[in-house]
Amino acid sequence: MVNTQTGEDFHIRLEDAQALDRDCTTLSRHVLQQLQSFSPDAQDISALMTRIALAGKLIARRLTRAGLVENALGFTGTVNVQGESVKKMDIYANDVFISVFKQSGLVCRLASEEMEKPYYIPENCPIGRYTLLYDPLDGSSNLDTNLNVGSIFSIRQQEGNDEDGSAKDLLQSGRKQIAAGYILYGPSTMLVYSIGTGVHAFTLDPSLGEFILANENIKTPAHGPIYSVNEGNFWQWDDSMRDYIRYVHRHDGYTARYGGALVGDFHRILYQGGVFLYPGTVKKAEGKLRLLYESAPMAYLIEQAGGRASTGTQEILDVVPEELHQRTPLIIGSTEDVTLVESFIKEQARISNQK
Ligand code: P6P
Repeated sequence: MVNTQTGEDFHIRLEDAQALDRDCTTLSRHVLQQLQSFSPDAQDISALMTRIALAGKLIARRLTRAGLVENALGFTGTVNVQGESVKKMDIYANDVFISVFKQSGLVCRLASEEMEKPYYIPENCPIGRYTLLYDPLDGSSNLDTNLNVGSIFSIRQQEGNDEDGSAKDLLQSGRKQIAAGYILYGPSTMLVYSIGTGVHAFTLDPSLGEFILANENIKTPAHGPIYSVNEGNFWQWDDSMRDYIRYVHRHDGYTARYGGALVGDFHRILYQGGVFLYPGTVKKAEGKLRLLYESAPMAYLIEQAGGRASTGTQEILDVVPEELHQRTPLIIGSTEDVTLVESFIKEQARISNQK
């Protein structure tokens, strides 16, 4: 475009051009860039992520108005397979993912924290070869006080034909995941994902209705000041966990942050470093968090970001579940901090072996 007065070519300012390019880096474009391919597989992964983004937008829209919409908040009066009271928003979020994927032709099953058995795509719908495992609304106890909640997802390829509907092929280690991430419903809605080529964060621009690239190739510091744990369980833990907490209480440079929702607590550590712990207790040695759609997707992300995720004695991504809703203890975050927690567990085991 030539300026008629000066005869010079007109270009928008560099920073405007950069901002325009960033605004055009949508999630689907970014996934294809990451895969450096337009193959059918790449298109499938991009389409899967686009559907997840749509689910996130629908849930975010409902959440922003939940306090105003009749009957959106509160309990359903039912208890889920986890033995937890179910909130109306849990069911809404669960159904959003089903609705978004039912006609997509991308998945054959959806396995959710809220459903005892996987949901099989009906015969009259196009069937895909992926399985979505998800926690539709993680931390929903935060809803009544307008605090952050999230959706966690993990994508696996179906193996075999699952003719008996037992979904046994899902009972494999987290290394079988081909994509994982979460949507954080906070002051802004963010979608964080990885398909094995680093961890990338997108912020929802409501005016565009698009998730726009915010941070690419996020790396978790090797050590961070944050420890994130529910210290209300202190007297239910093994001595090793208590010894770790006593250690951080007695040493400078640590600060406690705990929001009661895994997605928000993890997101903070992903960026700032530190460690999130949900160890086993005397009552629940396996802990509270579910492996297939909470710990394993987060472990996939943290390893992609240069961190670690452990049960305390085993890498989370190496755990092979025996049932769909299996729980595991979770210690996740900066490599040095996860290793420090494990050192207390090893010391406790050494002392016990000497007795
Ligand atoms: P507690 C939410 O219910 C959740 O599953 C995670 O999001 C969260 O980290 C944890 O449980 C909180 O559990 O026992 O500290 O309330």
